[in-house]
Amino acid sequence: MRINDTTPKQDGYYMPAEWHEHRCTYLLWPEREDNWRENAEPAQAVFQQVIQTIAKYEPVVVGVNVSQYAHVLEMNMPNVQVVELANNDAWIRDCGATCVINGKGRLRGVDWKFNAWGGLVNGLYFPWDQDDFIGAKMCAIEGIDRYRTSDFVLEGGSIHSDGEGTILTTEECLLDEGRNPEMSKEQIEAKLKEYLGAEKVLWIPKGIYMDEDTNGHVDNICQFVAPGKVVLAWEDNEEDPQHERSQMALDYLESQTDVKGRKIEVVKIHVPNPITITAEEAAHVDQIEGTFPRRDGDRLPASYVNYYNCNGAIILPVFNDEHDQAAIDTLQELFPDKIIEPIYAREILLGGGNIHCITQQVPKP
Ligand code: KQY
Repeated sequence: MRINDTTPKQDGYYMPAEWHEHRCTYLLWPEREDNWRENAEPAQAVFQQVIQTIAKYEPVVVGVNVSQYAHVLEMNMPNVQVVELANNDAWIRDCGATCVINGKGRLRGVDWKFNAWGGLVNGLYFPWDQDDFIGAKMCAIEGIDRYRTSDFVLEGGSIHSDGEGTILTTEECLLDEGRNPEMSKEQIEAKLKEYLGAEKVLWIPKGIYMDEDTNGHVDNICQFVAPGKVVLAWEDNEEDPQHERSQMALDYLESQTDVKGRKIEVVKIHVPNPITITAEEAAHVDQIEGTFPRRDGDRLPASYVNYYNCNGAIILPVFNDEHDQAAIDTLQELFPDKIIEPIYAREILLGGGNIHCITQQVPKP
């Protein structure tokens, strides 16, 4: 059922933190040839690995276009439900529903308006109509009521919640002219509070360097690990443009408190050394007018902070880089009861995001 007249906050619902126990995880299956190289086959192999890894810990639902349905069904993956879900691309963090709970055993979905990261201003592809239905379809499959924000564009990768009333986001993304250009920062903040059941929004200035696809989503630079505590993508080298971005985020976060008055504790996770697209990789992505090109030599927005926090495990992108081990160790220290599951994720990165961007949790209400 669609709820038109009220908001989650008015009804006593809020977005729990990602570490809140999950009922399941949703993913979409990649196949877009103007985003994924070589008919998306290398990306599909990594998506399959992500799906099967998460499925060791919780049920997984994979949404697949009809053209790939038989292929994915035949994989016969344990604890994985394959459903036909028409989509334009595979970023369910962004086009899927954000689930909210009321602490009394009830679950609902927020179905944000989706415009492919900027619509006709600076969006990544056209059309995006199938992606925009994903939130509604997720709610239908889950059998939950849905709030639709017809007048407000948002992607799930642009927000994090601590589950206690504080939200993290970036100015770079939410104030970009491709989302809600007619709204002021105060109006956007009010929407976040209403639809996420929150009281305070922390605005990090910028996302990861070269995260141009998403205009600097927060889920690539910073993530809550506990109320009052975050991990931040960090770069020591002052000559690297990432350093200034990370330093701005650090200065901002250390000057802030959360809604409960806690100072924000920041744990740094160094980013991998710069990763660029090779000529071979760029050559095997279809270049189509109107979609964002993949060019030889472009730097990719690589970050360990784009991990997924599921029941019992952290699904962590790694890059065969000298900083991989430090990221694994830091997260293991932060989550001593969870298994760290590193997955070599260059293929997902080549598509413009990473493991957090391709997953969407449904919390246990
Ligand atoms: O990182 C994300 N949340 C999505 C990236 C979309 C990239 C499309 N090429």
